[in-house]
Amino acid sequence: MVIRGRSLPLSTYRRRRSKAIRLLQKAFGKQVPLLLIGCPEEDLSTMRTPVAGAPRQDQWFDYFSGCHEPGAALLIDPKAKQRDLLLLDPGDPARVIWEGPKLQPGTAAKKAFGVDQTGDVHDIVNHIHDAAKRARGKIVMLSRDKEPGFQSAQFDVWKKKLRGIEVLNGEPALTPMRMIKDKDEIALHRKAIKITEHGLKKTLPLIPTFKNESEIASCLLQHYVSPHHEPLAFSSIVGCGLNAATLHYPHNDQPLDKRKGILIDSGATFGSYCADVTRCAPISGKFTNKRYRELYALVLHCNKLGRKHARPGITINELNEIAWQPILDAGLKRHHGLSHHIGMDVHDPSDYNIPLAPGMIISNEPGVYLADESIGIRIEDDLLITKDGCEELTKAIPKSIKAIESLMKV
Ligand SMILES: [Mn+2]
Repeated sequence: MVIRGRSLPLSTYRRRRSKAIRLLQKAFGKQVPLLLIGCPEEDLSTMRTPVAGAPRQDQWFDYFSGCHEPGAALLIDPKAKQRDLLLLDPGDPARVIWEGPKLQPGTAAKKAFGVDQTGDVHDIVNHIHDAAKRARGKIVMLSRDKEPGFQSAQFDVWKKKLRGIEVLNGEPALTPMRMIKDKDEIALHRKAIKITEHGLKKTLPLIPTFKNESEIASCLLQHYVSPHHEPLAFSSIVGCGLNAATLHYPHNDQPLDKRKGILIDSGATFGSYCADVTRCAPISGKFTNKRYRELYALVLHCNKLGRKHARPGITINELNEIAWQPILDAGLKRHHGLSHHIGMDVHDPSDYNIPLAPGMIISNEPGVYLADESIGIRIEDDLLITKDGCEELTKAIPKSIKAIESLMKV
């Protein structure tokens, strides 16, 4: 049986579960069980936003279990004799010939994920009621205000379903632990970035020979997914000219105009961790258009300011004030934030009131978007906050005008 997921040592997942219980006890004044639901076989959220490669597990569930089996759940109950219960979907034996064997609850699964016990996910309601009984009728689930995801949808579903049980939201209490990455997590980030770097370095030189945005998107896909068959961090944004001025341009299907510029926002994943990188270039490979060149230099200047000031103690809001200033001084508009946290989720759970600290990984992505001039330029790097500043994890991916021109010279 192939075990999918579990990119970190089992002791890491166990330590995270223990820490979560301590943080929840602090937040709610007593020990409460934590319930996490994994993505089912057919996840509506990925069907709405198709992401090529293997299906992605829900990140909170993945964070605490490392388990990539579909239709699983995790119940961490500090008052139970055996605290960590992983519930798996054993599947229908008659479907094995169609879908292949599924990991069954039992000793092998228990060992694979380092939990105290396993069970059948069909018994989940009984397990939840037992756990709630031990905690005066309360359980904790996770729901995000900003960018709600799969756990947030499940929060609403189970809140309705579990009559007589009070479902508390533990997300604010657990978010700070997701914001600091340990050395193993940072190593996985570096690998995701390395794959992204390779893909961009292979793709950018081919752009002058391509005819359509789709060729760029599929070239990236090939290089991001094929080495490890891991999913993309998110659907790539590949927009030429006017399309580059649409922040979340989803189509990637228009002809390339040699006189215009391309914006590529994309990222590979490795071991469930995401890269998030944006690069822009003239389709021709040469910055001959004066206006495009000037705007590119302006955005690059802001990007460098962001990098210079990203350090422990500063908040993301303060960083915004500094790094967007040259764009505002040039009479242009700010359309989005400079930074978000990056982790298992490309927009990782975060609290912007918490100042930056060593171990955090954030994006640094100023941009200008001028639809009436058919220009969109964003330059996005991933920064690791260190003891006395930051390390630009994406520094090997060309971004100076000179470096882009020399990479694209054919
Ligand atoms: Mn980003």
